[in-house]
Amino acid sequence: MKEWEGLTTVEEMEAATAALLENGKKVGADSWQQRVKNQTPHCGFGEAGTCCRICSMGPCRITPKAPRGICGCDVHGIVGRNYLRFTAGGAATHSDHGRTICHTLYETREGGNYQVKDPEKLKRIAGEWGVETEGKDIYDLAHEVALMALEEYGKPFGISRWLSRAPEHTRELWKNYDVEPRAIDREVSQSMHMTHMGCSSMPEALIHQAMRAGLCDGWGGSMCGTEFSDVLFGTPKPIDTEANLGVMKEDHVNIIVHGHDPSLSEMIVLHAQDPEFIELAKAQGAKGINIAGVCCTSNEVTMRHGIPMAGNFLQQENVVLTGACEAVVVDVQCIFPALGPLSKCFHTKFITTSEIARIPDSEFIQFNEKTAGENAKQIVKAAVENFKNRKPELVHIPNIKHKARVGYSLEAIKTELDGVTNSHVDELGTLKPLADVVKAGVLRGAVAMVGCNNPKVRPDTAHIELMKKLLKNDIILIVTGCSAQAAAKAGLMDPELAPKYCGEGIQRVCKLVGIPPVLHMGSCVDISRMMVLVADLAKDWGCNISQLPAVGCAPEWMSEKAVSIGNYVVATGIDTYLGVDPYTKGSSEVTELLQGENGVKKHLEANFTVELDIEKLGDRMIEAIEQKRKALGLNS
Ligand code: MSK
Repeated sequence: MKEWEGLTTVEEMEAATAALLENGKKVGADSWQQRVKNQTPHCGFGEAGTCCRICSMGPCRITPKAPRGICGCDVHGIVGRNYLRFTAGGAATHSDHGRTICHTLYETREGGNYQVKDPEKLKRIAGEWGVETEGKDIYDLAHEVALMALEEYGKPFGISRWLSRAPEHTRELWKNYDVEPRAIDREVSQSMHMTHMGCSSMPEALIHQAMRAGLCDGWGGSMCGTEFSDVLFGTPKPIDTEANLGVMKEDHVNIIVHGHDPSLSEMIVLHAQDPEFIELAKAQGAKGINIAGVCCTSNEVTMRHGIPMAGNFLQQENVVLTGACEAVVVDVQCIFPALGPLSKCFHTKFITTSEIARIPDSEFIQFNEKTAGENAKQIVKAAVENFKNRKPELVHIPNIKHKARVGYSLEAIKTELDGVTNSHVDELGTLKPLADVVKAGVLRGAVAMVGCNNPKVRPDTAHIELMKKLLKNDIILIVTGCSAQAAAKAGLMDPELAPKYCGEGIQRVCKLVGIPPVLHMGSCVDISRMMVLVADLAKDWGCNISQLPAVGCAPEWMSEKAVSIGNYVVATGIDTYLGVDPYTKGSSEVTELLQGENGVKKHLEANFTVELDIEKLGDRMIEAIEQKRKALGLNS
């Protein structure tokens, strides 16, 4: 059998994109591919992190002739400050998303727009937080826990409640290095304060705060986002779906949901099933309403409802270029402003819904937790009524899609393992069987692959090629975000197809447990699920997180959020491999702090590796996993 036969190749995806760009040319559409050309070459100072525009005396750019900015800050201070600001941007973004979810939880009521779909999870969290649950109305409990979660953002004293989930050893490391995150907003705010003109210029202090700000995201705001989304909308369970642009339907009204916050998309999914709108769609000449997603909003609704994934970050323009998209409905984050003018070239309605993401050339329908149902109905109606405006001569949907099994929350992974081994120890099961197969060498280890696309890397190639390489080496993958969508589009989440080409160990595990070799764990905020997974695995294994044969990887990352994520993954003890440079190469000191043996690694037992050559990046991860196995005395 030919290697990876039956999977969709990057070349096939590129051919589909090329055809869509031709479609766009007919109507004068711009594209990111063209804008990349216009923007290249990029500014060398920006890329090295050596440009400072924090005050208005500059901008100051560091060169051998001008080694200090006007205030006297050297290159290490400038690079360190830029890095911390990058982190703060990411931590703020994830955490504010989490805050919205907490507000939504506070709005739940019996028969209301939002209800508690996973009361057991709510009770478990309440138990963790010392809240009495006995005899309490579930909605009273939801409001009490939501208020406590909101207080996590601004409490004057104490550290994040979620840290109690980490193993003792990790918590000690955090305490000793003084990076236990306090109130979420405080860490973001302090990061901005530290980087203001005339404050910190010492790289050690800046990177130290970058770790703490990252932790306030992963073990704070993001964890609120993930956990309370599960309470509100249900904890994901394995479910079958499809991925890639071929999920759009020529004879249906196509509504694309894009962004990150499931509060809106859940409502759209619900109301798109209203008989009145289906009738309206039929009256317009369509056979029905088809919802598909882009980016992490897509991940949220695919994990819970099996809504198909049209594509990831760099495919967001493609959905409009099909000419068959009645509406792109966006909430927050990762939305190209380009969608405004692009939609105008077609009949597509570009609908923005959040005051956080106001974009020119869009129709703004403000979404609000209190009026969510009405807002969603208005949006669905507008999309359906737009079907008649389609121009049939511009419709081109690439015939390209794959089956995918998604929905692997931590609870789902434990349940699946439990079903096979019958080793039921508590209500959630255990990760011991997973630890056992890794100890036995059936699986060599795991890679948590996450993050975006970035035009600096041939889109999806790094994700897909690295995954194939790791799978052949019996290393299982746990994925989120646009990395997950890259895998799904390629076919790597098809439980029947993909395991055939993996190493023997993975083949056995996939067959036994009935899972694909690449497990979709959710959206960007759901990397917090991965943190709890490694914490629980270390506890079940009886070792420290940093000793587990597991690493993190973001081969095509692009956003500030990814930097914040990288920091909390490293700070949790997981070595993290990046395929795109984080604008730090201008400072040897910052590079040493993040990537060397004497920086954060000394305190937190993990660090970053930046390797732009994808083949080498894969080799280094395999080598690191084998080294960790050796250190644990496991078979070679
Ligand atoms: S959507 S942050 S491009 S993963 Fe979460 Fe994808 Fe990166 Fe956005």
